[in-house]
Parts: sequence; C-alpha cells; structure tokens
Amino acid sequence: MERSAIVHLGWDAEWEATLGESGATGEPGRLIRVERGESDVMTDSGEVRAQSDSLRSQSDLAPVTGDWATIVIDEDGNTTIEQLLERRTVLVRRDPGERGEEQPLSANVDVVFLVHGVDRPFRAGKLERFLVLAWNSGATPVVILTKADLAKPGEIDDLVGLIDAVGPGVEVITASVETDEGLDEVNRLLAGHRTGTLLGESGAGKSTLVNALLGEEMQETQEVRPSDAKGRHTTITRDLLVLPDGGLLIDTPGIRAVGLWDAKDALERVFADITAAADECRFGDCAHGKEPGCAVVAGMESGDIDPRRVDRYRAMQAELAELEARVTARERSNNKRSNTKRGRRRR
Ligand SMILES: Nc1nc2c(ncn2[C@@H]2O[C@H](COP(=O)(O)OP(=O)(O)OP(=O)(O)O)[C@@H](O)[C@H]2O)c(=O)[nH]1
Ligand SMILES: [Mg+2]
Repeated sequence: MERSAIVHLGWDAEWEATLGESGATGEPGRLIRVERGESDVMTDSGEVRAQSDSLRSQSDLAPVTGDWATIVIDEDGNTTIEQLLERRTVLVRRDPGERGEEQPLSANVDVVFLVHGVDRPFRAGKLERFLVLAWNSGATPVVILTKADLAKPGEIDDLVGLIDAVGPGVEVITASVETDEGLDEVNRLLAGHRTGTLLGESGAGKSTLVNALLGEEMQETQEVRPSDAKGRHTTITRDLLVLPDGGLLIDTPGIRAVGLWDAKDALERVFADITAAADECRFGDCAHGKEPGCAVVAGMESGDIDPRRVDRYRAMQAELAELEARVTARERSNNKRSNTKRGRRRR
C-alpha cells in the first residue's frame, strides 16, 4: 500500500511488516500528542483525534507520544485506537506517585537528548540517572548543552570533561539559539525521519531549541526565574513535531527527577568502570567494603574510581532492588486475590 504522509513520520518497511504481523485492520498512524483519554493521530488521511480510554486502563498499553497505532471507527461512529503496534523503544520511568508503577514517557525514539542549560549548576549524579533511563529505553543518549552564549570562558570545556567522566563516549552538542550553534548537529542525528525526544529540567531551553529548529515559534517558552534560573513548567504536553530538515522531535514538560524502572542492564552500562573493577575482586560476592583483594576499593584508593560514583551506583542499585521487591509483592498479592476469587467461584 502507498504510504505518502506517514513516511515523513518515520513509517518504513519494518513498520509495514509489524503492521502485517499485528493482525490489525485499521489505518496506521503516529500519535503526535496524547491527552487524557484522547490522542491526536497523524495518518495518511490526515490528522484525527482518537479515543483511547479502554487502552489507558491497562497501563502497559497506555498510548504515549511517538506510538504507532491503528485507527478504526467503531459502531457508534467514534474514532478509536484499535491497536498499538509493538514498540521498538520506550522511555519509561517510575511513576512519581506513591504506587511505584511504570510510566512510559515516549515511544519509538531513536535519540534521547539530555538537555542541560549552562545557566544552572551541573550535577553528575543527575546526568548518570538520565543516562540510565535513556540507555534503558533502547535509544541512544546525546547531551545538549543549551544557552552556550551565556557560558563563561572555559566553562563549556569544563562541562564536557565532567560529562565525559560519567558518560564516556556519549556525544555532547553545544547549542545556542542566539548563534544557531548546534542546530545542524541535532538535525544530522535525526536525518532520515528518525525520532528524538528532549529530556531536561524546566527552563533548560527545550522548547526554545525546538522553535529554532522549526524556524517558527510553535512551542510556548518562558523566561527562567532570575534568582536561580529555574523554569516555570511552561510545556505541559509531549508533542511530536516534524522538523523542516526531516527529523522528528518530541518536546516534553520539564522533569526534575526520574525514578528508575527495571533498568539493571542500563545501570551496569553507565557504571561500567565500577562493574569491570568488581569483576576483579577476589571474592565473587564482594561488597566492596573491608574484604581483602577488593578491586573497587583499590580503584578508589588509586584515584581511578570516583568514590562518589560508587555511592551513587549503590544507591541506584538499592532503588532497583526496592522496586523489584515491591513489584514482586504486588504480583504475589494479585495472584492470591485472583486465586481466592477463583476458589469462591468454584464453590
Ligand atoms: N541566552 C539564551 N537563552 C536561551 C537559549 N535557549 C533558551 N533560552 C531561554 O531559556 C528560557 C527557558 O526556555 P524554554 O524553552 O521555555 O525552556 P523549557 O526547557 O522548554 O522549559 P519547560 O517547558 O518549562 O520544561 C527562555 O527565556 C529562553 O529564551 C539560548 O540558547 N540562549
Ligand atoms: Mg518547554
């Protein structure tokens, strides 16, 4: 079938195959914005607003911006989401609420841009956490240092050094909308209808960057607080935008902190220096405390390993272990409940 418009949203032969395997009958489209119970979906027939209430009740199927879905018109004449196509990548965090559930942020993203404004303090621990989140999604993280025009001499080089220490090999783009620096690099990474998402604190300059790439003021932006350069949470939805150069970019609301969700492998990847040393410890179950022959302690003593990184690694490991215990307990109690129900029914 001819797909004229959706190719510009990233539709390709692989998606055609995924659609074929899905058994879906509706028209495929990409979710460019998701709101409570409704999504804006771009299809070859144009943009439609589709209901997605029934899907939202099952959290693993809750549609998010960037998803590919099929759209049908039901017997009542309502345009609804029939099926979400299996995601290639998904950015997930732990729901910031008390319940400790999984919260997908965006789907089918190739590049996660971690946006940091040079007008505010840089925190290594925070970048580490965002790197874990990004690698865990299946996409590639890239750091964007925004507002480069405001940097003091030497400041960018210092920041690049700090970033390299926690994310060796991770690409860093220096950007400024005052000088247009960095815009070409972002476009290059999204060439061929690839999708990027922006992630960073409120006021980091995400929407301003999107507008500069779009060449028009599509996204609302706001001045940061003069006292501490904090933003005002201007963007409130996740919008997928088509850039004139062909890339796709999701602008997102600012986030201060992210809880990890089931990200063990990504954690090991971000702390590869520590896990590599741990492999050399004399004891397989070394806790890197007072054990003899501990390569992690030796690394810290020789200055090869930053002790603060070891602390942060341990804290994130503990966070994932706590989450796993919570999820296991919940599953167990759900099973018990459904067993009891079944038992009652049998009687
Ligand atoms: N000097 C300078 N200021 C910038 C640059 N990029 C963004 N800003 C300013 O930073 C402020 C915040 O920008 P926004 O784009 O609204 O930030 P945001 O990350 O989208 O914030 P939220 O939507 O709240 O998450 C605005 O006053 C922008 O003008 C830049 O390259 N140079
Ligand atoms: Mg914004």
